Amino acid sequence: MTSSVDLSARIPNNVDLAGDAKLRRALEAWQPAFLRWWEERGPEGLQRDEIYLRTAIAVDREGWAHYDYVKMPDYRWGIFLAPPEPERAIAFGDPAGRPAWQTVPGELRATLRRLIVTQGDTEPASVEQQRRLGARAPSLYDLRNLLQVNVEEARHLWAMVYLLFSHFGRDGREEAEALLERQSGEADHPRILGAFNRPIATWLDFFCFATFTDRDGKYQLASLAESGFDPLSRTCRFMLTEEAHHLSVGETGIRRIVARTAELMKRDPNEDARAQGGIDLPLLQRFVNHWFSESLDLFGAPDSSNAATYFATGLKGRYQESKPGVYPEHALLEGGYEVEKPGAGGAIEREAVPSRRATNAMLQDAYVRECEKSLANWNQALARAGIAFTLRLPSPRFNRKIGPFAGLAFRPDGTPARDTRETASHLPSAADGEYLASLQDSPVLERGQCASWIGAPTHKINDQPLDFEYVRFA
Ligand code: BYC
Ligand code: FE
Ligand code: FE
Repeated sequence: MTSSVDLSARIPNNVDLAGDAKLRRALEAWQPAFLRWWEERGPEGLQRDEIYLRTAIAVDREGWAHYDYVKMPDYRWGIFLAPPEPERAIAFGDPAGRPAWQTVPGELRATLRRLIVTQGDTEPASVEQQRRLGARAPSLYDLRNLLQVNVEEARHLWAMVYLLFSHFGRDGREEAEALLERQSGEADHPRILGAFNRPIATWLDFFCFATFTDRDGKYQLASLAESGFDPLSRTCRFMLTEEAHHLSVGETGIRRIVARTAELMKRDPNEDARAQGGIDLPLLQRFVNHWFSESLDLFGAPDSSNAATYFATGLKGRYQESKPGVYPEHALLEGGYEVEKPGAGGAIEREAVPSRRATNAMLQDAYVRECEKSLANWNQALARAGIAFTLRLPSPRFNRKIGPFAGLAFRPDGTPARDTRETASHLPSAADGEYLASLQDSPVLERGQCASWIGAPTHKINDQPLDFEYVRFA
């Protein structure tokens, strides 16, 4: 196995598909269904245009980001695994210290398949959720970033489908087909996890999703990258290299909105951003409330027997489990981890959950700490502009559908709300959506131009000038 990628193959790969005729044929048989899915449920109205995209041509540092114009249906979706770590040992749980598995241990088959399917399901879901945003793009630059994220999420689907085909036989094939059949937001065939059925109707939704939901992706992938099942670990490690860009699209997108809003507020006698055609900060806060709480639900319950099983069996570790110096030990057989639960009369109780059962909570807490950094970045832009407003992450009790606070009414500050109507007042309203849609009623597609509700881009793509022709329309 090398790090070089066979690009001439119908399915580009570094897993020697050419040497495994059966697997190659199975994947080639799935490919037309994938392409049909992409044409029907991928980015709307942009399939004939040439997009300035990065494609992996090798998995090493130089090779994985190669930029060129490509029509999206011709994108080199493929199968790329991070290079193998020689003599890799399982880092945690009961099998700690044993050699990582190259094949699926029989007794873990069903559990592992479910983890892979759950992960795989989110990838096409996000493409479906975002398919109409092109018609509202604030700039060519942003349009290109959106489409980059979309093709990479579609490649993440390939990453999981490869595992299903190569390790799960007929069940795997059926699951791979089902991944193209479930559909985001469809009542009868919804995607598996909640956040992936919510509409991403506006660019504010998209930037919040890329900040908060893609960051859940980062943490889930990082914990699966610790897996004792080596092919899963290696495919997740490569996916993580792509994820960093998605997070940066989200965080810089919101930062640009915040900077623009601050500018408009300064211009207005009443510091009213909306009067100047911008996005006001309370509206932005409601979108943060929505996407952060939806994303917390993706971590599962803080006390979870499933999570304990994943850890005990070596399938899913903690964040950076194998990084030296992060954790004192890797068995988690002792001690507990404090989580909150609701007590009588709106009181909050703290309870120590046995460590292995609390790994969802540990991952979620690490995630929240990282989200705080995005908020600090946005607030810095406000402070620099002299605006006295602080954006905040809502309390993890707010607006939950999973875990001990599911269905209870809490305010974003963590105090009990009167009822769920009060909770709803802190979430995006229909009027918020209509206002954003009115700002984004047509795309801004002239080179170097940008919609008036968002600041100019601040980060270059492959060192190109900001007025670069990121999309060449057919
Ligand atoms: N919605 O023990 P529990 C990404 C179910 S994002 C619906 O609390 P567990 C991306 C659960 O299945 C990363 N159902 O949780 C981002 C269980 O059902 P059963 C996606 C839910 O099992 C942006 C029950 O409730 N990756 O990549 O530890 C763009 C109790 O479960 C939900 C993964 O999720 C929910 N939110 O599950 C593109 C990694 N939460 O057993 C892509 C794979 C829980 O009672 N999945 N349930 O029937 C996992 O690691 C785990 O399954 C979960 C937590 C993290 C989902
Ligand atoms: Fe992904
Ligand atoms: Fe992503």
